[in-house]
Amino acid sequence: MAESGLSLMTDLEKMTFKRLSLAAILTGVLAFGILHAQQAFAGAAEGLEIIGQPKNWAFGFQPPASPIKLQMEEFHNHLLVPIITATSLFVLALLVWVVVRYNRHVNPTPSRTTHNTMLEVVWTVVPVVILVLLVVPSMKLLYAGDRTHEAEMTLNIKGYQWYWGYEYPDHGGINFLANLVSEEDLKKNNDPRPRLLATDNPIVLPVNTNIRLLMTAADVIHAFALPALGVKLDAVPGHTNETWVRIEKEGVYYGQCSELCGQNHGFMPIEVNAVSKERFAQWVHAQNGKMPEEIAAEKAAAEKTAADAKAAEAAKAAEDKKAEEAKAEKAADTAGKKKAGAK
Ligand SMILES: [Cu+2]
Repeated sequence: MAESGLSLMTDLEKMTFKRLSLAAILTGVLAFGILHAQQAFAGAAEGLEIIGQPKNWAFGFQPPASPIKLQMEEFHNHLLVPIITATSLFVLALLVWVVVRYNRHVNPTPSRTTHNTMLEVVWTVVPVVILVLLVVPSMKLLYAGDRTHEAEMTLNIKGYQWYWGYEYPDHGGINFLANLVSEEDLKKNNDPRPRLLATDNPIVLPVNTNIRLLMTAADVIHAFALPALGVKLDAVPGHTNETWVRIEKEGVYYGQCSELCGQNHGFMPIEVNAVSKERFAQWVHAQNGKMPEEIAAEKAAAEKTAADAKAAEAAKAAEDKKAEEAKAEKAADTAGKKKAGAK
């Protein structure tokens, strides 16, 4: 229909039509761009790129953004994948060999061999050697991700049915709860963030900082997992688990609760906004929190005031004592003079 309609147009009309269409498309693109720019993240996440998010038809890991995740990826790509590939190909080759060489037509009278000591030793020892080889790097990685000895700050994480609670003990105790933002609300507010991952209160963390993560739960076992940062640890009621993270790139990172914790297990996502240290300090102040240096300076100032007051008190006490002594001396003096006068 459209084609026959077009064929009825004159060349001039066609050109005008094309130009108009082009203009319409350009306006659309421009409007979309402006709208999109306006829809970009507000607040702490403004201008941040989404890095840690699953993508359609993606293959492999999310791009690593922490030293531990990088090591995990190297361990997987350079050690596990080659071993898995070699083992699979070897077994496949054996199967093909058996099917081709020992089928009923090629090998009508099969051998009656039941044991071969050498072969049995080999197929026991080789897998053991492979596992022993894997133990060393995997233990190294496990301990590297276990804890940091040079933590610059701490984030306390608490899992609830079905949301997360966060606390910044080194920053004046900033604390908040983070709930899922529903798909309807995202649509209603033209929020570009992904469904089932966006939260109402994202965690804000500084980049290039060793952050200690302490986690527990209020009700059942949850698990705090951020794929691009190489963090996945159970949050257990009545118990504190520790791990750490160092985010090397500014951006938004998403994660989810990774322990079946009940009806809304799939609806308690984790959203991290990793920002520069300066922006992090601004955010801390906006939350009525304080940076550790400020807390330390305040403490030092309070200690100095207390010490000054104590010194002033001591000086006054010494002065009072002196005055008292002078008074007593004077009294003794007068008494002495009186005595002398009486003589
Ligand atoms: Cu959970």
